[in-house]
Amino acid sequence: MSTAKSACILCECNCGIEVTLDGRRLAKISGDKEHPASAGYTCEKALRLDRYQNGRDRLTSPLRRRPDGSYEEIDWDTAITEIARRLEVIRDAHGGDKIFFYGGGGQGNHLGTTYNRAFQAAVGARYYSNALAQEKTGEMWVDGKLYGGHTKGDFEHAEVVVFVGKNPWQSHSFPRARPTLRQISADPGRSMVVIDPKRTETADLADFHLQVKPGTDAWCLAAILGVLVQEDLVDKAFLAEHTTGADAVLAELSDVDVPAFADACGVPESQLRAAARRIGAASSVCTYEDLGIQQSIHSTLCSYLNKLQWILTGNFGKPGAMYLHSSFVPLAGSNTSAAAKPSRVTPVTGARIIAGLVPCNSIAEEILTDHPDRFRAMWLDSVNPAHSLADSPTFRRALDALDLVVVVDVAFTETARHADYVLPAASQFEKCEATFFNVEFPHNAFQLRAPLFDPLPGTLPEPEIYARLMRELGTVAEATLDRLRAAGREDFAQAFFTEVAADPRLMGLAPYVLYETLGPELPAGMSGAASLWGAAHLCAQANPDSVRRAGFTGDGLEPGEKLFEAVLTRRSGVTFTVDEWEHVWNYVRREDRRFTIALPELLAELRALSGEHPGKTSAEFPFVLSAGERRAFTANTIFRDPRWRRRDTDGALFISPADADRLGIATGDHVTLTTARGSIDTPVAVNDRMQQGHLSLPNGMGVDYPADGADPVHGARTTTGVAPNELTDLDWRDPFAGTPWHKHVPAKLEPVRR
Ligand SMILES: Nc1nc2c(c(=O)[nH]1)N[C@H]1C(S)=C(S)[C@@H](COP(=O)(O)OP(=O)(O)OC[C@H]3O[C@@H](n4cnc5c(=O)[nH]c(N)nc54)[C@H](O)[C@@H]3O)O[C@H]1N2
Ligand SMILES: Nc1nc2c(c(=O)[nH]1)N[C@H]1C(S)=C(S)[C@@H](COP(=O)(O)OP(=O)(O)OC[C@H]3O[C@@H](n4cnc5c(=O)[nH]c(N)nc54)[C@H](O)[C@@H]3O)O[C@H]1N2
Ligand code: SF4
Ligand SMILES: [Mo]
Repeated sequence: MSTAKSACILCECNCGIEVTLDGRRLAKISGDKEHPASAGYTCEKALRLDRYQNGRDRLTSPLRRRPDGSYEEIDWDTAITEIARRLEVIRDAHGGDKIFFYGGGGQGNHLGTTYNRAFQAAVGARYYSNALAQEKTGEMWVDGKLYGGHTKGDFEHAEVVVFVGKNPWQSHSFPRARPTLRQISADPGRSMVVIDPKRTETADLADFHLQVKPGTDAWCLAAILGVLVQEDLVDKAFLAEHTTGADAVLAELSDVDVPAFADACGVPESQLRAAARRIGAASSVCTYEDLGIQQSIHSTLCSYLNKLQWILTGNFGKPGAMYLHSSFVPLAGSNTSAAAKPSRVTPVTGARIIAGLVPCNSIAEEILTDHPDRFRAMWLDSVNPAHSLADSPTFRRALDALDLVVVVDVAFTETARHADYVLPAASQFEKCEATFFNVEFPHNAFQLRAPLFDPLPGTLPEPEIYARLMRELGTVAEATLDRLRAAGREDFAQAFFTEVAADPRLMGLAPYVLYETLGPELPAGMSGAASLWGAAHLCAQANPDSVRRAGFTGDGLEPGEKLFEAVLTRRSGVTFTVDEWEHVWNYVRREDRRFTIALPELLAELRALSGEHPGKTSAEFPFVLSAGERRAFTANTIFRDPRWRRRDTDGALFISPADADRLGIATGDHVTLTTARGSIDTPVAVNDRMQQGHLSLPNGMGVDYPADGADPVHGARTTTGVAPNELTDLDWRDPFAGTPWHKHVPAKLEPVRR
């Protein structure tokens, strides 16, 4: 047995782990104390990662669909050649922009994305998306308009923390979430505000739990802002010094009818005022918004109002407040580029593309049409949209309508079952991997994980899959690659930039070019890190002072080279930028470094709230279903083996005691749950955390798994729990960003009498 360092791949925290290996098993897992962000912390889920690594439905051969819908194993050469030819046919007949890319990196694996992007350039694709476009694009649009960057809070040091539709006790999302929440709760000098219709585990620790009625956050947040403005709790000096447009915002908020809005969201006015005053009086405040508002009514407006809480009170750029930060590699579709680039829309339905991402709910609509500009092919990597996107039945139909569907995954997923070709990837512990969720300040860190095992026989790491495809397509002339191979490590940078200057197309293909030329020079198993050489140089160029303060000094290309070397060798991660708080303004992507805070479209939506009825239930559908709640035993669809769950094994529907009484149902009974889209049978669990009229189903359930001893592709399978998107509708989305309203699905219930 041996030990090695790696990271957990189940959520964006990517806590550092130490693993004891027993053959090909992750035998024992504990937190890595040397990891810069997690410092030894993990939650209980990380301990079960072997269920991912050694899942029984791991793929071990490329698969090709036969006309009867069954799959046959084919060798890699056949798969690569056939796929390349079919892509060329589609490109030549309809244009490369009809090949749509979806995914490329989940919670743990973003390295492959760099090669996927090069492959997109190679086939001439123009449209892509991923899961961010069903949760974060509204927030990204707002961020782009306000300051052009991604913000995060210094939760460890904040005097007051505000969670809006966020349950970090279960979903984490910032380092060491549980110890941090406990500390805030135990400290009489600090306070926690939670806005959530459910009394979550986080709400139990809060000083102010504003238990809104589902879908009414816009009224709640507007009322908090109304109190801040009307009671003169805003930081006028900050607004004058650092923002543009404050007068328009303050004027709008001084008109908010606080008592009426408190009534609309169901929060006692006195409690709402007390929370607002606490926010207004604190020396530091940070906020975290998540799916509870991002996947509910008025989501883009709510993101804006949430941010105004800390902007109006001047809680930016100081310890315990909000910050902008550096990035090692900007996350695909980062909001900084959103601000810089002209707005684009989708080719068929004209939906707004934010941060480069096609809205997820629009994808099926862009396919299921006879419009000449419809997508003809779809490439899917590290995603399971046949399960994770709204309205699964329609999405499956869209997949089946395409000329070509290719899925790259480790497992035979719900989505893979609709592919023409399925390419088996090596797992995240069988290749070098990393994520670009590097969002800390003043010290920001990046971790490149080394492989713990060789790839499972028959599988390949994504960098090799994309390189083989681009070789087959003849994407870059061999002569060019040979010149770079001959340059050697010392002169590589010079040679590389000379080639790019001569042929600027190579910039978009750089990850592939680096893999082919620098890759073979890297230590065994690490050739996939080649694209990070370019990333390290770009990072050093974009943040010269911060990278130098992190210890990567020297002239010209030296800091980038040193940073790359450190990334290659330091197994617990590398602090790549070091800042002081005053440097935070350098990350404001505006010439004058000021926030632009009046957003006319959203101020108009705010103004209209007073005439609007909150909530979307009806006589037919009197309940609000939150379809996809994070619980102790959910992790998107990364674990497919249901045995990883110790409790809540079926993922029951939570219902309030009052509703259960009224319907005469008890924990363990089954109900028929019906929405405008569909109807399912589910067990219920009576849960006193739920408010009356609110129901919740967990996320990530309803995936299937091969029965004991059955063939993973053609054998019998069993499904556990309810797949939430059998119940959600494509049209049920934010009019602005197109993000789905999964947390607010009108529904009805009927007890199943057995
Ligand atoms: N255990 C676990 N952790 C995870 C994940 C996982 O699958 N499992 N997934 C990761 C991912 S991909 C993400 S995006 C994050 C998501 O993390 P969160 O957003 O925290 O997760 P959710 O539980 O989906 O939603 C948060 C809260 O929104 C509340 N809510 C529902 N309706 C409303 C409403 O109308 N208003 C308000 N204010 N709140 C409402 C719910 O009661 C819930 O407590 O979690 C990450 N962490
Ligand atoms: N109704 C409803 N729907 C939701 C949500 C909700 O709350 N409610 N939550 C949404 C949110 S926030 C998110 S982020 C999405 C997530 O949904 P998706 O983005 O579709 O992702 P995952 O379910 O995380 O699936 C990840 C896939 O990657 C595969 N994989 C794992 N490791 C590797 C690897 O190394 N290489 C490759 N190629 N593949 C790998 C896994 O087998 C799995 O199929 O779901 C969304 N869908
Ligand atoms: S907090 Fe997230 S990354 Fe950390 S151990 Fe838990 S699931 Fe893994
Ligand atoms: Mo997510």
